[in-house]
Amino acid sequence: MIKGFIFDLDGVITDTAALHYVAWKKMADEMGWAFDHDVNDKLRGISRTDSIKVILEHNNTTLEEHKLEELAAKKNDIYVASLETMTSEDYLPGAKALLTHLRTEGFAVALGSASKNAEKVLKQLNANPYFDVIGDGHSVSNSKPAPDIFLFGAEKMKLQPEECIVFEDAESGIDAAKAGGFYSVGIGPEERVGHADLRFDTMEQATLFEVKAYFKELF
Ligand code: G16
Ligand code: MG
Repeated sequence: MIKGFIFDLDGVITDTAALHYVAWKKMADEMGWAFDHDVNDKLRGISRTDSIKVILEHNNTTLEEHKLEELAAKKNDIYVASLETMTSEDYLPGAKALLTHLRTEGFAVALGSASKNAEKVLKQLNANPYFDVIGDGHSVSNSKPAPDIFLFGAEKMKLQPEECIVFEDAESGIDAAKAGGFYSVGIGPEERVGHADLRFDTMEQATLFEVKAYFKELF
């Protein structure tokens, strides 16, 4: 029986991918590296340092560890500054309605984000009241596609993985949900999250009514 939901943050609750893009692009331009929206899409759900490694690989280059950390910090400064512009108006369409509905129906709700800035994003959105448990980039050491962040959320909610549905926009996030034995809902195109149990193009389509209709024997 489904008793809880675990939400990814970036790309599910709010569209920070656009802000991450601007910050990475600025850093890449300064370094003379190629960076575009396709590469940015590959960074969904993966950690900051792993993201730099993907950008380096795309440019067929390498960097010493200390330089890598320096660049990650620089990108983060740009990204964090840009979060100041985020307000409670910046939920992805449908996200706030779904979170409200889950509260009304009494489901347990956890955040399962790879971001170390999740607290800041939740604060800007005024979203803390929707979550019983916050799992973020500080909660576990193995990042997605490892299932650890979702297992952390389930454990804190005192639920088994098979009692939870994970919402994710990243390929690595759906991989993580499956690896942990969770049911999954993918938000985005077939080629990115088509391996989820259920997929919607946007959060606006992902109503509790639709989710219950699909997983009906689990409710
Ligand atoms: C998010 C983003 C990723 C980002 C990661 C780490 O994960 O999707 O692009 O690299 O967080 O973010 P930060 O640099 O803020 O620690 P999620 O899991 O919320 O989609
Ligand atoms: Mg995401």
